[in-house]
Amino acid sequence: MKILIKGMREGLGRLIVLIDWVFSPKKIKRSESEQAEVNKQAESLKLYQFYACPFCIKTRRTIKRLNLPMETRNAQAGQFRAELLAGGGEVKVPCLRVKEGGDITWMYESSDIMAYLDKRFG
Ligand SMILES: N[C@@H](CCC(=O)N[C@@H](CS)C(=O)NCC(=O)O)C(=O)O
Repeated sequence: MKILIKGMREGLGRLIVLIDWVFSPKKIKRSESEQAEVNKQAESLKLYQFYACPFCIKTRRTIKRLNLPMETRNAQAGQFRAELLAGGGEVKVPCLRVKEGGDITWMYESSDIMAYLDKRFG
């Protein structure tokens, strides 16, 4: 039963990925110098996520729309899952790792992440 529910969730997630791909958001346009600055700032941001999680897809849409070349890290297993747990305190995605100077912040909740990115880069 558990496997069936997991499979259905994964299938639904993949369907949402497909819909997201078909209706991809339009990227905002910036001047070359502005985009270069954004690209530089985006280097300090990493999104810990699952490929087919609806909350992650929603967050990735904001990242796409804001034209942020951000590294996404699959936290389903392995090193990135361990990093998320050790750094953020729980395996819940999406989670944005923000590095500012020597400080690292782990931001959970898709709506908070999207609001933060919109405020900073929108
Ligand atoms: N309210 C959260 C919900 C996030 C959430 O429920 N994420 C699920 C994946 S879709 C999760 O991380 N589950 C933990 C797990 O599957 O190990 C948000 O909007 O970010």
